[in-house]
Amino acid sequence: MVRFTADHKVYIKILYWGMGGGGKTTVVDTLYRLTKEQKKDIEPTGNLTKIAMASGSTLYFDRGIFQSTKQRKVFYHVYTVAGQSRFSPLRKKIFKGTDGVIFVVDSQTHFFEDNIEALKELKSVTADKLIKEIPLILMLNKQDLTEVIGEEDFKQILKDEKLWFEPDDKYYIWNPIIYKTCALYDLRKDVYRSFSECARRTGLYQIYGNGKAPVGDNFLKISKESPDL
Ligand SMILES: Nc1nc2c(ncn2[C@@H]2O[C@H](COP(=O)(O)OP(=O)(O)O)[C@@H](O)[C@H]2O)c(=O)[nH]1
Ligand SMILES: [Mg+2]
Repeated sequence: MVRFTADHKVYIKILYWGMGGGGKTTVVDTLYRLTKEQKKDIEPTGNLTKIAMASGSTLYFDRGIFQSTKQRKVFYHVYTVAGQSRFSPLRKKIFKGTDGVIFVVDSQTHFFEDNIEALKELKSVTADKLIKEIPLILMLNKQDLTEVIGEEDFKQILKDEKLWFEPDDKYYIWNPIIYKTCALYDLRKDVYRSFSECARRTGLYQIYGNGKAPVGDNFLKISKESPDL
């Protein structure tokens, strides 16, 4: 839920979701480093909060706050969830108030089923609000490795899960964009872009859809001159 405060600040919550080990924490680390070192549309404010087990995997969640460099009143609260199945109740709590979701897929083919399980859980937690009320962006992560699934494979999963709309559907324009990514800093690919697109869509849902996916002819006219958030 986008929050507007008395001093006119705007807080937007973006959540990275996906199976344990898929790369969520690495994505946020890279996003942080990237936007700290280079001039981008967002910059980190403060440090990342990370609560990890000795193994390095996320224990509760990671959190970072980024500020829009174009619209200084806009802040993004960025969270990742702990992916292991035993943390399911915790994930539900962290999901509360989320405005946009970036689903991180571990593209290695042997994790195919684990990714589907994570997507199904996300669907149930969001009570079918994905895309219609909460923008969804996909990262097919670890594309630097061999034996990885491709865009078409995952599109089929989205279709099976009713998270993909056909061209004659009013939600068609909000179909998730599927980015083939690498989260490792040195090899990074589309880490910033996928965040940006999720942030942009979240802004559009808020401004033109009153918190829902803007649909219909009016929106198509307006969207051409939509602001960058
Ligand atoms: N090759 C490769 N490894 C990655 C990539 N993203 C993350 N990893 C590695 O995958 C492991 C798990 O990543 P982590 O960010 O902790 O996953 P999380 O559980 O989703 O937060 C770590 O060893 C990362 O370095 C990627 O794009 N390519
Ligand atoms: Mg993690």
